[in-house]
Amino acid sequence: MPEFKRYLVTSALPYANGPVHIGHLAGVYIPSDIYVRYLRLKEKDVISVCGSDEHGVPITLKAKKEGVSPQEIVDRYHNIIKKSFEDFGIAFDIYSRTSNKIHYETASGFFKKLYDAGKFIEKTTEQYYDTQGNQFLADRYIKGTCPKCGYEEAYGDQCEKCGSALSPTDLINPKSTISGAELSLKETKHWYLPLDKHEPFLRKWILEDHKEWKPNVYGQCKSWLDNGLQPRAVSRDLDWGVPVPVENAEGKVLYVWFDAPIGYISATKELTPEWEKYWKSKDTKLVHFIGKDNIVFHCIIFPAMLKAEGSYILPDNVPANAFLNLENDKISTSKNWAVWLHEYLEDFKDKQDVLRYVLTANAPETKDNNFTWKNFQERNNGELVAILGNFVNRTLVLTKKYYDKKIPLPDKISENDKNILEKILKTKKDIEENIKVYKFRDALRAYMNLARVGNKYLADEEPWKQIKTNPDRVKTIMYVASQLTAALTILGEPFLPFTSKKLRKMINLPDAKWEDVDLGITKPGHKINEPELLFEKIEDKEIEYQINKLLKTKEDNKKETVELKPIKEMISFDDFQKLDIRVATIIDAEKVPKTKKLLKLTLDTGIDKRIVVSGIAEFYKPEEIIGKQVQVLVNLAPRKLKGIESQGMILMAEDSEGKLCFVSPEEKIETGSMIS
Ligand code: B3M
Ligand code: ZN
Repeated sequence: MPEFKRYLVTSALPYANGPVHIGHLAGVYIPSDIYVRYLRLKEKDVISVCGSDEHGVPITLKAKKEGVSPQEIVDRYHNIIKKSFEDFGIAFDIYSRTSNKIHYETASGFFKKLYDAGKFIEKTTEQYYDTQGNQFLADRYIKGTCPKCGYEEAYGDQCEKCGSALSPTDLINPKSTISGAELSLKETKHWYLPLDKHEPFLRKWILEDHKEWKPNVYGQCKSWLDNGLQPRAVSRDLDWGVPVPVENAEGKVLYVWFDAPIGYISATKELTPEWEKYWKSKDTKLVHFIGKDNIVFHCIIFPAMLKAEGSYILPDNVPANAFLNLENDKISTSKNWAVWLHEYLEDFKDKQDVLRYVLTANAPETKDNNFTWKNFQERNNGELVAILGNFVNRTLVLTKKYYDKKIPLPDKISENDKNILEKILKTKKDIEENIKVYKFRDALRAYMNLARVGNKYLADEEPWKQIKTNPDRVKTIMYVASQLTAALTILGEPFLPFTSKKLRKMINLPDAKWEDVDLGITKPGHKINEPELLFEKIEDKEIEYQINKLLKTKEDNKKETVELKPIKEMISFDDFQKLDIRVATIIDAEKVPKTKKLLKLTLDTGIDKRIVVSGIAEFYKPEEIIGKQVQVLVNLAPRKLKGIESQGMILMAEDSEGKLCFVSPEEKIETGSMIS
């Protein structure tokens, strides 16, 4: 293992077509922030770069939909994202953007260098063109019939029904999903990166030299490599993006996945004139934090680009996370199924660390994981408040009360006290070892266990009782507790930076570093400051509010997707006049034996009493509906259902999911009234 002198940490550049949500945080930004804060605390030379990814079709589409320019879209979301990261304490050294001048220059320069060195293949192919929208279409904006299974809604790159990988020209009846227009094939020229040529290098570099990568990352790379790499187009026909910097390339821009990772380089350039030190020397450790859908771009395509360019280092690791679900459903920007960071920060002011804690404890490190508001509340109330907050608060408050805010000189240190103190070093080591291999959940667990140890220590020793009988013993207890508190202050900083900042102030350790954490951080006589509460309970009503917000989103989405049945064929007024519909009262109801759906109803129609069999048993219980007024078609020819003659039909409303409900008069009305 080479020794690294410095670290360059990148976090996936979020698309500036929407705000950041908890899935992004748990997958990418919290892990990278923990890693970076830890390295800083170890006084390593580290920089953390990120920025908005402002190109690509989703952005131009959103602009079109809203009738504004793409620049307006990216300005809006760049600002929202940037601010929410800042407020949340994600401590990038720079948060840049790919519509910056410096990025245009860097990305064009990169392309030009590869172009001049003959590293691309130029190819003219026929691609689908939307004559109505006047644009070539990216694969996933083309829909048509799958040639393999006949599914009519297959995408240009994949049929989601049978799973086949497709290319747009495989589709039968391809159509534009943007304009709905039929498509015509048109010739277009593009530049391709011959990934096949880089395959032998990539195989060795990943499969042999980076066996330590996370199994999900390594596995995905292996399967790409085993399937054989193909040349990949690095330009697109679009009017939004970095123009292809060669002659005769009007209307062509760099493919977003070509320019975006170069954004890491541009951001570093913008940050420091010493950027080359980070990007071009072998003793820099480059780590890309990403989500699992970005693996191929960071492990195969970008490294191939860097290798072809020749002067850059390659990533040492790419710790990709899986996805986070929300209340057991996939997070979706378009369905608004998300907890948006900027909204969280409004609803839970000054509770950044609670979300950081919960998302780290539930991080989707090895497989997809789930966020629920109930769990959020439980972890806050049961762990942050009841364990960490409780321990620290007791320690500081008692130190204030008994010793006028001065750490006491310990009396005799028992075997048990020694064991407790030694847990500090053990925890420190545990956290370090886990962070080094990107296991942030385990690192956080080790941290919380130290708080648990402290909490139990005080509960067992009960200094508040012993103070009367054995004040010397209490000095030792409070000394030990204050060492644990000081360790929790420093060791917690990567995970809970806001809490740590408050704690540093209270325990008066403004400058302590990671390496200062040992068995006696706060010396006897060390003066602490005024203690304050670190965490507060989250009440049921706050959680209900969040859950209701999500329920409303579900309702809204349902409304949008309701497919109304088409209007039936016209009838004459005379046809309508033939229907005799009346208000009837249900006077008896019972289930029809051996059926799931049928109820046998006895109705008073005003004219007579009669039996009607109705398929409503799944929606109404017999005892609930007796006395109810309903509408009944009384001149429908009788039919036999399960051996019972049904004399008429109750009118029901049926929603898109097949739920039935009576259409009852708004107020009680005389039984037998005609409806017309
Ligand atoms: N813009 C993020 C995403 O796929 C994508 C990352 C680019 S990193 C260079 O959501
Ligand atoms: Zn199919």
